Amino acid sequence: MTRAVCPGSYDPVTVGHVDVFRRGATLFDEVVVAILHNPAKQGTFTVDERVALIEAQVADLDNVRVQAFANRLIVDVCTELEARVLLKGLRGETDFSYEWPMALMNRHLTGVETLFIPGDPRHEHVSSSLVKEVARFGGDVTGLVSDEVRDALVERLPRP
Ligand code: COD
Repeated sequence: MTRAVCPGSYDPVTVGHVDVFRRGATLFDEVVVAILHNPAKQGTFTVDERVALIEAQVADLDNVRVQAFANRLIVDVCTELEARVLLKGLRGETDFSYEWPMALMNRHLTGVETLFIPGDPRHEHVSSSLVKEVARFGGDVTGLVSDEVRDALVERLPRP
């Protein structure tokens, strides 16, 4: 069985992320969406909330599952799951600069390989951080995230 891990903080999941999960599901026997902590980011949603928001969007895919991992290196998660591949979406040069050293570090640590899939250009401007910023100041994020995520953002984010 070929299993790929899609790691991220997914705070919250966007249409760009879901596109990568769905395309990954056509390429691998199983895709595990792994929610991990990014020390550079402060959480808006709890890990359990993130799991539920993602699960709702991949419920129709039998070979995609969602799991959260606390205080773990992604390479150790891959070893535990017996996954040899990390699958990541790339939105362009900025993502590339950020992802490249992580891919090399992860391969250095355990030999796990990172495969990059080009993000759909329609979602190139979509990131969790920008979506939160737009929502926080009252902008409409419909179409950038699911309606469920949009409603959760409106409820969760304090209006300045
Ligand atoms: N289109 C396509 N892909 C996208 C889009 C989009 N619109 N938006 C985001 N993506 C991709 C990102 O490029 C990324 O690959 C993935 O989706 C997840 O994005 P985020 O923003 O939710 O996740 P990040 O970047 O915060 O995740 C960082 C990790 C949590 C993966 C990283 O910090 C990590 O591995 N942490 C665990 C500890 C560890 O092992 N650290 C050492 C790493 S070398």
